[in-house]
Amino acid sequence: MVVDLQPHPRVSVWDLHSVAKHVEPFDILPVDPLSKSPHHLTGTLRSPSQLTPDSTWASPIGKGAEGPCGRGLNTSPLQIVTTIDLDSPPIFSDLDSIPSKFMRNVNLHHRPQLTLSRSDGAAKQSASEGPRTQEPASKEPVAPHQPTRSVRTWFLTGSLLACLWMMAVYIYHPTIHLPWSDWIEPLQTRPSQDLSATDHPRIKLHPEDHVYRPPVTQHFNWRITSGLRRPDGVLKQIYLINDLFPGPTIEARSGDTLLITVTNAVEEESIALHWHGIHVTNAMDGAAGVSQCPIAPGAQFIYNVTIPADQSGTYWYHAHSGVSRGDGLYGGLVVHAPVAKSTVRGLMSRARSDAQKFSYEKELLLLIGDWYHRPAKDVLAWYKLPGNFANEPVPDSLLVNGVGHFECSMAVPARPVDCIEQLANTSFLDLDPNTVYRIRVVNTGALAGLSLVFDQENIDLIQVDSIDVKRSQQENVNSVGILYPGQRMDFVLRTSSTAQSPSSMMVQLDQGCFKYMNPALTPDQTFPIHYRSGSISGSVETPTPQVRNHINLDEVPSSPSILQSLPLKAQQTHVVYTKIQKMARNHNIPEGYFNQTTWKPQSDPPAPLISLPRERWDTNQLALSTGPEAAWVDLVVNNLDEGPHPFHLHGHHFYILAVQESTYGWGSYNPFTDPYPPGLEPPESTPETEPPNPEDPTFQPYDLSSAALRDTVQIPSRGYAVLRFRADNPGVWLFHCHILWHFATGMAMLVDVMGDPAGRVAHDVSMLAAGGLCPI
Ligand SMILES: [Cu+2]
Repeated sequence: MVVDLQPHPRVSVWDLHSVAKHVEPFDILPVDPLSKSPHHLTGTLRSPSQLTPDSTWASPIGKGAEGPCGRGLNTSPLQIVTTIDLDSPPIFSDLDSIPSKFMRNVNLHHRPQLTLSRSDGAAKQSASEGPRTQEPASKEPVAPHQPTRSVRTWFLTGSLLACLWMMAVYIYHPTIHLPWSDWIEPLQTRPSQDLSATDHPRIKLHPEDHVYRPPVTQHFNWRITSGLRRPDGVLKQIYLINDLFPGPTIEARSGDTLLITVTNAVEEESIALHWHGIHVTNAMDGAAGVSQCPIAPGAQFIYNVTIPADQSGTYWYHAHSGVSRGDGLYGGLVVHAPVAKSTVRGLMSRARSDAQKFSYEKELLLLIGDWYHRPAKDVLAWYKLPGNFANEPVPDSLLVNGVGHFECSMAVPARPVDCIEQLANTSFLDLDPNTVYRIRVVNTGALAGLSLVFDQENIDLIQVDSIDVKRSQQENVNSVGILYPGQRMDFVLRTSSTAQSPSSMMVQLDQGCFKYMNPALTPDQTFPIHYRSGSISGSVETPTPQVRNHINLDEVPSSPSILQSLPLKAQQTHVVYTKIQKMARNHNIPEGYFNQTTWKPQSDPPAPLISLPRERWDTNQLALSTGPEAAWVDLVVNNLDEGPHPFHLHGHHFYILAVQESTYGWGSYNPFTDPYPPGLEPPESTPETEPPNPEDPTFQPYDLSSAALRDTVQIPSRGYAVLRFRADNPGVWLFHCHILWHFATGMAMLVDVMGDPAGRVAHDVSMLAAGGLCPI
């Protein structure tokens, strides 16, 4: 018999343990170490045959020190038994023997052929009928039914209540829009996570709280600390936001303003937070050294993140200072698309919501990424050792919503870990049966791309990097990837009508970027999918999914409606070259370069770039300037490196017009000298056809119908990409590799948007006027 205990809010789980130890003759043993949260304890209750004397239950808890076993732990009334989950066969048969004051609900959790019988024989239930709740058995006599004195009084009262109820429904129900709805303060939005995600890794989203309301300002108060946790069983000092890892999930709608007060309570570490994918104003971008000084220990910074009205989708936030992202300083940021309004003959009606448009019912968020057991600073130091030849450190593990499973015996002896073999709480994919889900996925990792494969479910990809994609016509798709670090994908997950527990999801880390073996890592990991009403036994093995059909994210264009905004030509073209270099003059330490510049945060003077005229920027800043007016820009990025890189542009999305990998040479494209982009040359001319003339104003070297609007692009080794974007968000923005170790070694440059061409005027003069030097 498993007893689910929910203590009084003021009683910690440790008190409960202490109480439990002294409740004779019972002995409560934790069966799930993950359940040791302040609000939840699962234990095994022994000696059920003696579950009768009321005094035994009440003494240590209800009567405190007066009881035979009490130690004065708690003298306030405490309801300790709220649910009882019965393993078969039933251990006791007389529910009435449990003191009713300690029992609120008896849940029969889908135990087939399990029968509970009460001593009076009044109730017999078969658990095979599914979950249900039963009110506590009571020994008090039931009062016979008394006829009412005035049926009319009851009728009138009932009618009045019904009217009030209907009015409340009209006012507050999100699906009904009335003219005064916009003036009503929205109901308090619900948190997406109850506690630490390590304990409750299922991140359920609440679009219904956001899609029907007007834009609002949401206030958040975040305190960033660090603490020891075991996300996958291995002890590690990680970052916590309000004691959570991952940080709290933000849910908003387009047009909302997020006022996030961040207090850095981490000693000896400055931090900054970036709102990945959101087109924020430049000063709120969170790029340390570019748009702000990092928040010093003990200091506070208020991020004012106004979400543009035309942005919605899956985003995330993460540290953009040092390598603290690798130690867990990140969280989810979901912007729900509001339903559009339309007026038909004066009547307000609503257009379809995303849920209707894509035919799903519920939403879950998955933050998936590789994980290192060593502190990120140590990992970076290892990467920079000349003897490691710029081989990227291979991760040790992977986490989903802050939870993973690591076999302690897999640890490499040279890198000893403090490891506990713990049962991973994989409830992040607990699904309701016959329910269609929108799954939002973020690759929160430092290095590795990832793919997902589902066992019994089919996926229908709907967005990448928060932008609608052209829907695949392929059926029976259960695999999608590769999702590179920083990228997001949203898909609708449909189960077949015959799907049964356990199904599963496999996360496959892309091993293409691993240049050596890390025996500690299991790159393909399978997690169970539990259907909430399905019958499941803990002994059933999780099936390994097999790929039926796969969607290659690199080949998915944006939806035709998105591509309507793409112009045939850009007004400017810029060309850059990037590479990781190991040079003797720098002791063979790997450095990332754009052209001949390796990036570091502005330090001389130590002030954010946006507060300095360009003539005062130090020598670590390479910037392309798009001029004072908003303009369409083509950015050709040539990757001369031996490895691929996922590049991310801050403050903007870009259309990927071409991505090519060379089979020989450097694979570079110089649009100023090359008549055609390599790999996109027209076919040889024939007597009947002439190749297109690049001098022709109508010449179009790219297939614009297959362009993809993204904020991150994977550029292959010895290849190039052509990115076209509207440079219309004023400020200085980073364009950088999202592999943490590459960014940390300087693989970044800047795009100076709508500044004065000579850069004599700083973008944010207010910071300069305030004498905005960063504390060192
Ligand atoms: Cu890179």
